[in-house]
Amino acid sequence: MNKEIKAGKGKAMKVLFISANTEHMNILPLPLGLNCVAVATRNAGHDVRLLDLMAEKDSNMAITDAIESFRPEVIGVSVRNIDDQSMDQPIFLLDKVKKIINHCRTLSNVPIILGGAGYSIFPESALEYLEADMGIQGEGEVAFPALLYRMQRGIDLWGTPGLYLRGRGLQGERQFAKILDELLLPDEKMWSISSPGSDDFGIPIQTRRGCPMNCNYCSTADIEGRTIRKRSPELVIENIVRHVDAGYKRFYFVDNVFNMPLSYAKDLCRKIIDRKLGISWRCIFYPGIVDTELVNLLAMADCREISLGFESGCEQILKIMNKKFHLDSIRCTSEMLRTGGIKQMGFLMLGGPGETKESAEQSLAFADSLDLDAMKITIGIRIYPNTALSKTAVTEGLISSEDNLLFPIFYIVPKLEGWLRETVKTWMEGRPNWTN
Ligand code: B12
Ligand code: SF4
Repeated sequence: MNKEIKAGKGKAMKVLFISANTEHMNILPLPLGLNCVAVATRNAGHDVRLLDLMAEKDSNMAITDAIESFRPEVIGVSVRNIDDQSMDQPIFLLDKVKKIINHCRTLSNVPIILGGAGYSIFPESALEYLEADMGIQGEGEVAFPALLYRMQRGIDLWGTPGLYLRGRGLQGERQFAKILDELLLPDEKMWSISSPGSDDFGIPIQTRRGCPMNCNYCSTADIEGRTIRKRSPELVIENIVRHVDAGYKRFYFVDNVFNMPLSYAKDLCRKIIDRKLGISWRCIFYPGIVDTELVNLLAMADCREISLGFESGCEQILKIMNKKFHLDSIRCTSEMLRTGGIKQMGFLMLGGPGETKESAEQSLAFADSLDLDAMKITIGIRIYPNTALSKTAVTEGLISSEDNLLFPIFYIVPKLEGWLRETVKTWMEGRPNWTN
């Protein structure tokens, strides 16, 4: 460690947390993960400040103010997005983060520590690119205070779980919190964007972490692991109630799959109904894991919209994607949700391994037949490290096994791109609720 650490043995440290995301794409996501890490760090006895750059007109000025007034001894930067996952005109978002880090460097020489969903997919390459000092892959509530503990006391950082040092790699095996209820809830007073009535954002609520489904293109395992870990429904409700008391009414369940396990999803809905919270919310579904009881509960709990990521309307492609549902289960899920009066946004990802003109046409016709409230169509699939898709791309010579994939590369079946663009454009013409 060659960075200046001012705290002496056991002394509380001043930690400035910066949420680097300023993207307005789709939604204004509040920095839930960073809030959780800040709360855990405060609970460990440190003095914390959270700066959400989404709420600032001038990022540099806000950072200057924060560093000059607070004089942090450590800076933690949350990196949510790497790119927009769009093959057409990909937007690489780390340059902005790099500028933020460079600006911090001009004002302070304290250690800069990275974390966040985007960072966790690229723990080594993003650290190199951003030239920060270190980073923590995955959840930060336990690992970040543990790191501060070692820094405070001058203990060697080797062995710190999930910690990467620039140029020196992983320092200790990553650990996942087994009991999520042991982690503190986010602090609603830490949000810096506060317009409770606004449609632009829903307060993010996380009820569980991890996804076992292992879709061939997905990066979630690197962020949250493959084992589902759940908070108790009582604590989830407490989290929501605190926000309701602060005036918030719209929520967004950020869990990868809200309807898994089914019994847990039902339990959550029942508790929302019982408490008469007067909230509305959205969530993300995995097709096929649904029954009439869940749909009735969702409707009674005022779930307004569900993202239904079926991604293809062709059985062979679903199999290649390692989806564990079939076309009839997608249709059945969609019909049940419509009967329950819940809006649905569908998702298609075209051009992946095995795609042909016929399978793509089949997918578009299938999506059309579902008559969804909205449809988002993506052409080409962003290749993430450690996925089956990345192995296919190596085998087919699209990327090399050495490629770190930080700069977005997309899988697209050779020669299909132009045709796909034209075909999707034609399909979209009479369908104003379809986007790409
Ligand atoms: C829910 C979600 C959405 C929702 C957001 C709803 C909302 N109100 O927030 C919607 C659907 C709107 C959305 C949109 C987009 N999303 Co999104 N989203 C997610 C998802 C599934 C969960 C994010 C979340 O809230 N997690 C819960 C919190 C608690 O976890 P966390 O932020 O990771 O924080 C933990 C750790 O990372 C760590 N940590 C966080 N910060 C810090 C800081 C430090 C210093 C440390 C030590 C640790 C640390 O500790 C935290 C607590 O344990 C993730 C995938 C995933 N599983 O993470 C993708 C994900 C973040 N999204 C992604 C993308 C690309 C997007 C879009 C750009 C897509 C698009 N083209 O529209 C937009 C961008 C929106 C924007 N304006 O920024 C990518 C980002 C990677 C990349 N390629 O850039 C992800 C990772 C999905 C993926 N492909 O793997 N998204
Ligand atoms: S269900 Fe969603 S989060 Fe889980 S592996 Fe598939 S794409 Fe990833």
